[in-house]
Amino acid sequence: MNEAISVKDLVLAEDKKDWFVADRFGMFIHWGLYALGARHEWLKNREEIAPEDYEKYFEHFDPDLYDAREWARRAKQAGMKYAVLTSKHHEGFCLWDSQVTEYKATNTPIGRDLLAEYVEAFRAEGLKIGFYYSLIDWHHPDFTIDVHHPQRNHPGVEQLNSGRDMTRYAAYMRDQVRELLTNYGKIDIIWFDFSYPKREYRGLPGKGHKDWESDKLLALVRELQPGIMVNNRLDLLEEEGYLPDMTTPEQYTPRVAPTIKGQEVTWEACHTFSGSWGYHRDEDTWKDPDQLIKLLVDSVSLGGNLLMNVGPTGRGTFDERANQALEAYGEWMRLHGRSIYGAGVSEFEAPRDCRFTQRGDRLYLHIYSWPFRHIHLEGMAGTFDYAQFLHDASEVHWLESAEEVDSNVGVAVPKGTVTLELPVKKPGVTVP
Ligand code: FHN
Repeated sequence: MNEAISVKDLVLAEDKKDWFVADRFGMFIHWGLYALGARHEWLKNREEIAPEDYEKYFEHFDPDLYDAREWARRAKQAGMKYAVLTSKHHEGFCLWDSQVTEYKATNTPIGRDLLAEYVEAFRAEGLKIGFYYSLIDWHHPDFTIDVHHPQRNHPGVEQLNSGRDMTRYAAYMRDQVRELLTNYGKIDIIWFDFSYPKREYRGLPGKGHKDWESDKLLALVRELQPGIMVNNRLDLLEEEGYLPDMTTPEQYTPRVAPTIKGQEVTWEACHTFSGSWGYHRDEDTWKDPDQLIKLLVDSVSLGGNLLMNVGPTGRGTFDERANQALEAYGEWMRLHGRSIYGAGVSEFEAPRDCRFTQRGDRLYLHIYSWPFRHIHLEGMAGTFDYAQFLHDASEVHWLESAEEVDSNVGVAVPKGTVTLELPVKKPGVTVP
């Protein structure tokens, strides 16, 4: 059933949106041969590494310390409720025992289906399961050598490209997606990445649009896993009136909640702890705990999710920097999770340097620049008559104006982002 699908089949089912909104926080995991290069998942592109030179990573890929149960425990302890693992990134290497390629983990020294272990471990910890699958494939012989391809500047690129057939590659992708959505039980998210026909027309004569045959790919996904969420990186957006299950703003959180053709969509920001998605040994631009917490609060305050990325090492472990970041999330989520899970855009406008998240009659004021003297909730007098710090449920006193909270409190309050919980006094508002 690979004929084109009507727009009505693509509209988000409310049930999918509910769990996604309830979860709010997920773990992205970028893992592949590039972990051995340890200098970004695009290293093959950036350094224009020839296939024969990149083969060394395939020959040496042996993540002997890989323990998916440890990964799952750390994700759960961080407060994450779902995960998305790169089954195949742009390098074309597959973490699962695919029957349509030899370029897979089961043919490397590790000799195991690493994806199967991820599914079993994360499902056992109660996290929802997502697969990232790259539309780009710098290893496949039919994938056109285009503006992003590592061999784009090869002197014989014309010759290399002759005979390449994206139709065959699109069929290969469908075969692989069929394996992924057939052999591992119920999958909650498929995260395609990324099509670029609109921006660059792939720098090739007469190529570009519809190369990935995304309509056929999406029809297959809907046939195999009707309840799955699909992100917006297939080239099916404006032209077809496609309303994705979720939009995935890249590494930024928009200033206003995204809409498509006036319709509000479920969305997700994805970010990394550092500047690299894949393990990068020498990267030193790591976000501190307060920056990480603000990324999460920013997204939820605008009605979105945060998919925060970890890049495991070539031994199969999360490095110490990643573990420290996850532990910081875990400590904050232990005390503040109810201001995040199932929360979203507030009906009120937050003061400067603050964010509101709201869940039913619970309003959460996240104060980004604590401590400062007074928090003036202009025009909100009478909305609520009680305030407490969320981290310890200690009462915070209103000033007589009933619009100002006296932040003249002791040093016991943690520095960085501080959250107040404000029970909204509005009749009829109930916590979902
Ligand atoms: O090129 C990829 C990149 O390596 C990474 O996977 C990100 C994650 O959102 N997606 C693409 C860049 O947008």
